[in-house]
Amino acid sequence: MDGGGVETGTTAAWMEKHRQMYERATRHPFTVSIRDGTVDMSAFKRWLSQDYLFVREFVAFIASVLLKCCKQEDSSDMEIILGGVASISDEISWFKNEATRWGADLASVSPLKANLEYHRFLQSFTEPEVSYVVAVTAFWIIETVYQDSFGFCIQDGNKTPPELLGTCQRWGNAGFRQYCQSLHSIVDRCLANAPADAVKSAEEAFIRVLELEIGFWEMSSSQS
Ligand code: HMH
Repeated sequence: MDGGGVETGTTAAWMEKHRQMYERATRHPFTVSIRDGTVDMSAFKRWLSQDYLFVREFVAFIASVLLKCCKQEDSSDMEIILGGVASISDEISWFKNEATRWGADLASVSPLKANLEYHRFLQSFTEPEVSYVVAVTAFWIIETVYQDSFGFCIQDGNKTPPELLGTCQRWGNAGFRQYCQSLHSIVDRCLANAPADAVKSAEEAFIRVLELEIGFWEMSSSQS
């Protein structure tokens, strides 16, 4: 162990290698339009209802990461992942409140294509053959894309409409950033001890998440 190696770990190399795709996921025109204050509110509402469905699907995904974690010899990551499980309940309530506020009817919403595609990806992790390192890598990058995207909307120079600040703070706040950093440390440590084929699968999952996140923003902005 080299003490975490967040700066020098495998993930830092991926971030370099896949920088463009990472930027497309975290500086997407949709979230940048929130920061600029030019966001189309019908797109925002579409994102909100679709993300509610995503989060419901995400529950089973996090549960599967937690299960894989508990089966490890060293399950000391458990508390961090359990924190993710605990906060999802609050998140679901938040979506319901927010939907009421914006007049979106969550009961009648069905998942659009890009969302369904993401669901299928998340569901693939419930297979016991998928290793913990691959699952926790996917978990980390899924959370990080939101942290970085919405964090940018509350950084200096933003013109984010006040009524959208709550959304941005939900994923952009310091606590969520800290949680993502904890996941990041877990991922780098797991990767450092993983066989080459698992590292390769984890990188593929990393790339796939970025593609799916880009697709999700595209879907939100243009109903594809
Ligand atoms: C599509 N990605 C998507 N939705 C979310 N809520 C997150 C990531 C973060 O939890």
